[in-house]
Amino acid sequence: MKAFVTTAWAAALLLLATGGLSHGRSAAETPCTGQIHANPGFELGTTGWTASPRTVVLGDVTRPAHTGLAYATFAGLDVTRSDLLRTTVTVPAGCDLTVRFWVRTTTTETTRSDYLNVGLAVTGIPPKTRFSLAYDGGSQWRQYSMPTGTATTQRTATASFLASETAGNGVTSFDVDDVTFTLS
Ligand SMILES: [Ca+2]
Repeated sequence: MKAFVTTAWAAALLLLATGGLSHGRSAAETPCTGQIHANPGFELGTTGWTASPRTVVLGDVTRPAHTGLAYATFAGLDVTRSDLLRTTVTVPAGCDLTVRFWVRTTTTETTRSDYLNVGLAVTGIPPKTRFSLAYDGGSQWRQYSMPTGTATTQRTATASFLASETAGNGVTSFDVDDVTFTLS
């Protein structure tokens, strides 16, 4: 028993010395670091995502992916329809999650008609559209960022991309790539 007590004290002293208790987590729990989605850039197709058919495509010379070969694409067909792409990750207790993604917009529209709503639903927070992108999003890849803030309990976070397209009055397509889920 004496040996156990000694070991426990040594561990406690080590935690104090290294600041291991400074964020209220023990050293045994998941650290709040790194990108946690298995397929952020769609190089594995729709693995890890729920996707409408033909959402994930391969780039070519005229319309390459942001990185790698594959990306997700929405609208651009000039028909009245909608597409949904979403995924859910687990956010450990005490961690902040930041979802970042890149969007490229190709358009012949001059007013807002087709759109891409990007939402984030986090346990304990009402689901919310964080971005509502349209024809004026820019023809070069642009990065967007959605933080969740921290909580004392484990949470789930669902990121969703909902595109809505209306026939007539021009065409807009939205390309999405490198949707990263980073803990901090
Ligand atoms: Ca990619």
